Amino acid sequence: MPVTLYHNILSAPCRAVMMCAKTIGLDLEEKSVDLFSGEHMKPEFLAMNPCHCVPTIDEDGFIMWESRAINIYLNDKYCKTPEKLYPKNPEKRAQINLMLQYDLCSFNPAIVGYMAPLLFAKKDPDEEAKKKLADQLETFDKMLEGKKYVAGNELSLADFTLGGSCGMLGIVGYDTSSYKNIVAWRDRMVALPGIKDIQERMMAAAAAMQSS
Ligand SMILES: N[C@@H](CCC(=O)N[C@@H](CS)C(=O)NCC(=O)O)C(=O)O
Repeated sequence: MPVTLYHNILSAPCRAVMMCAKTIGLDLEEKSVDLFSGEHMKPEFLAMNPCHCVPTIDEDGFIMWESRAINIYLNDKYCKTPEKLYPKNPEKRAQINLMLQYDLCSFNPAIVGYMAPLLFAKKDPDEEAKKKLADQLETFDKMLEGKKYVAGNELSLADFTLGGSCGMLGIVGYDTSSYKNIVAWRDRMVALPGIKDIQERMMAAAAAMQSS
C-alpha cells in the first residue's frame, strides 16, 4: 500500500519523517505543500487534516499527522526490525520518549522561536529568542556528552526528530561549531544512507526561497 507524505522540505518534522522512512527502507510518495501560499488551508487539505499541518500521511485513506506519532507508526508497520529504532525495553524506550518530548517541548520551540522572525518577517530574532536558543544548544550539547546518538549509543527514532530540528539552523547558517557533541552527532547523522540528500534538498529550497 503506497504511503503518501504531504510535506514541505523546509519543515523540521517533515524531514524527520523523511529520514525515518529512508532509514527503514520505505518509499514515500511525496506531495509538496506550499505553506507560504496557504495550500494547507485549502478545503481539500483541511478535510484530510483539520490541524492544517505537515507532515501528514495518507495510506489509502488512513490519515495521520504529528511527526513523532507518524514515525512510530511507520517503524511499527514497515520496518523489518522495528525494535532497532524503538526498542521495547522499558528503559531504552523511556530514553527515546524523553528525547522526543524534549524536542517537542523545549528544543524545537527554541529553534522555531529563533527562526520564525527571520523566515516570515525578515527581521532578527529578539534577545530573548537568541538566549533561549543558545541555552537549548548548550543543554543539548551536554545531553549528548559520551553518546553516539541522542538516546544512547544506538540510532533511534529520536535522532530523526532532533535531526530535523537541528537541520533548521543550517537554513540560516547559524554557527554551531562550538557545540562539539552536536557537531559530531550531526556528522554521524549526515553519514547515514540517504540523509545527506534530504539535507541538500532542504538547503536548495532555502536558497531558492531566500533569492525570491
Ligand atoms: N507537532 C507537529 C508540528 C507540525 C507543524 O507545526 N508543521 C508546520 C510546518 S513545520 C506546519 O504545517 N505549519 C502550518 C500550520 O500549522 O498551519 C509535528 O511534529 O508534526
